[in-house]
Order: sequence, then C-alpha cells, then structure tokens
Amino acid sequence: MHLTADQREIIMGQIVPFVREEGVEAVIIAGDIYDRGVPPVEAVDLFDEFLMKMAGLRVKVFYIAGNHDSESRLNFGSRLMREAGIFARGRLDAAMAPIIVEDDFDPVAIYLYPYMEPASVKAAFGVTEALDFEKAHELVIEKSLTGAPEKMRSIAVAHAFLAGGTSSDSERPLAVGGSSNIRPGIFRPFCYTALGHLHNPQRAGADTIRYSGSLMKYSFDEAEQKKGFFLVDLDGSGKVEQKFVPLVPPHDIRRVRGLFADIEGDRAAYPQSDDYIEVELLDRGIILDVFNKLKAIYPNLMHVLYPNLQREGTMREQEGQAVLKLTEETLFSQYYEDMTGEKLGEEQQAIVHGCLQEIYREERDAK
Ligand SMILES: [Mn+2]
Repeated sequence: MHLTADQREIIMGQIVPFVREEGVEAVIIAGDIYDRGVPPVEAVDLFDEFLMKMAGLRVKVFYIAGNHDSESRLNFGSRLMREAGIFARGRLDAAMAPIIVEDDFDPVAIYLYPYMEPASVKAAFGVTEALDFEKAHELVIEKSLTGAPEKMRSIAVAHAFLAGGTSSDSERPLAVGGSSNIRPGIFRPFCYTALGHLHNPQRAGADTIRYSGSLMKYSFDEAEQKKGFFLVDLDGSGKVEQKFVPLVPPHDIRRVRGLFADIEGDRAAYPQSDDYIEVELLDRGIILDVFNKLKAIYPNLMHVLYPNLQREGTMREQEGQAVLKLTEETLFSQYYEDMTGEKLGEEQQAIVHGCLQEIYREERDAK
C-alpha cells in the first residue's frame, strides 16, 4: 500500500503552509526520507516537489540518509543543490565538514551525520579496530568537531537509536543481535540535536536532543501516538525554545475492538469510517468471509485479528499434528471440499493423483 496521497496532503497541505506563514528559515529531515532504497516514483516526485517549494520560498532544507535509504541515491545531486539552499548528505565521508549558514545573529554550524553503521564508519575512516554503534558515533562526532570554530552555535542531525527511547513495530531494527543503543551524552556538544529513526516524538536524555517522530502513523502499534514536528527557535546565545506542532492525517490509523455482531449491527457505536483500521474481533469462533463483510463498514480495513481464538491454540496445534499425518491427496480433497462444499469427483480425483505423481517423479529425478 502506498500512503503517498496521505503524505502529500500532510506535506503540501500542512507543512508547506506552516513554513510559509511562520517564516521558518530551515527544515531538517533526520533520515528515512523514503521507506526503501529504491522508493516508488510517487514518493520521489513528492519529495522533489517539496524541495522545489522550499527553494522557491528561500527556506533551507537539511536532510540525511536513514537506515531505510540508499546512501548513494540520497547523495545524488547534493553538491549541485547546495546553490539552492538544499543540503543533503547520504554518504559518510572522512571530512564530515559542517555546513555553515548565517541567521539573524551569527553563523551556525550544521553537522549532518547520515546513518552510521559501524561497518560503513570503519570503511569511511579507515578504522581497523572493532566498533559498535556507540563507538562508531563517538568516532565520527569527535572527528567532525576537530578544528570546529570555537563558540560557534551548532546543530547536529543524526539517525540512530538513543538509549531509553521508545520504539514501535515499523522501525526496522538497526542491529540484529548486539546493541545499537547509543548514550545521548555524545550529542551534548551541540546546541540542538535533531534525531530520526524512532517514530514517536520524544526527547532523548536532554530537552535539546529530540526525535520529531514520523510524519504519520506507520503501524497499528503507533495508533495512540501524536504525530507532528518540533518548531525550534535558536537564539543568538545558542539557547533553544521549542514547541510541538501536531499534524492531522487525512485518514487516521486506529484499532476497533468488539464482537462481530455489534460491529456489523450497531452503527451508533461503530460508525462507518475510511480510516485505516485494524479490527480486533472478540468472538471465539471464526466468522466466514469476515474481511469482506467488515470492508463494507471500513473500506480501508487492513487486518482482522481474533485475540480470543489464540487461547484455543493448543487444541489447534494437536489438530495440526494430525493433519501432518495425512497424505497430500487427502489434504487436497479436504481443502477442495472446505472451499467449495462439494466432494472431488472420480475424474477430478484422478487428475489430482496424476499431478501429484508427476511432481513426486520430478522431485526424485532432481535428486
Ligand atoms: Mn530508521
């Protein structure tokens, strides 16, 4: 499912007008611009349109690659776009020089740290010793701050999992086994740190180190989260003031819970809705064709769950063991009967028998 139409409504219909009306000077996007290395064209077009709008308004944009992005593809055109006030960094490089921009007071240094996997940090900086996520981040930050102009105000942009953060289902884990946790303290040198990766807006160890959270809800366990962004005001002394600005999606993502008969029959308690919906049916038995029946009430129905059915799991497991002992021919006949309500005819049975024999023969020959 592409959520691009909803994202367009949020970006073009809410973020762009806000930036224009509030006189925002810069927009920071801390990674996972896209949800995959080769994103759908609709998503690329939308981002292109957004950058054009920002360049037209003379608003600077800073963005980095997250773990979902392709570092090279995100890096594309970055040197050319600087002229237009669009600053992208997809790939780590050993220099990691900050971008210096002027505001009403003085210059500000913006440190863009694209997603820093230990292996890519080792490659970019020619390190041979073993690095975990925290050591990799320490190393890059330390290198990039070496020779930094003293007393200049600074902002860091990074994509990482900081210790103590609350995660949700749709964030692809950064490390399988081992820890990708990083202590927030390593971002202390900066006046403000804009973080990406966690979908829930939150602070990480200090008020000036924050995740804005995702643009919208991307999984049902984010159903209760409030989405939006932080409007951050950096003064001449490097102090920040910030406020959370909520975003309203055209379709919400939420859970509905109840008995099938109630959901189907009680429009007052369960009004029709085109939100993205996961239904938790409290019934103890399976309801035939339930997905299509519920789709009449919720056209954007995504899942149907039966939490109470799982309690009968042991019984079903035993059934499963019995099923394993049946021949494939018997299983197919049963499946056919379950689906059509009719038994296989003699001729049909012969066809199934022939097909299976052929498959077995092919398997034997392949060995
Ligand atoms: Mn991420």
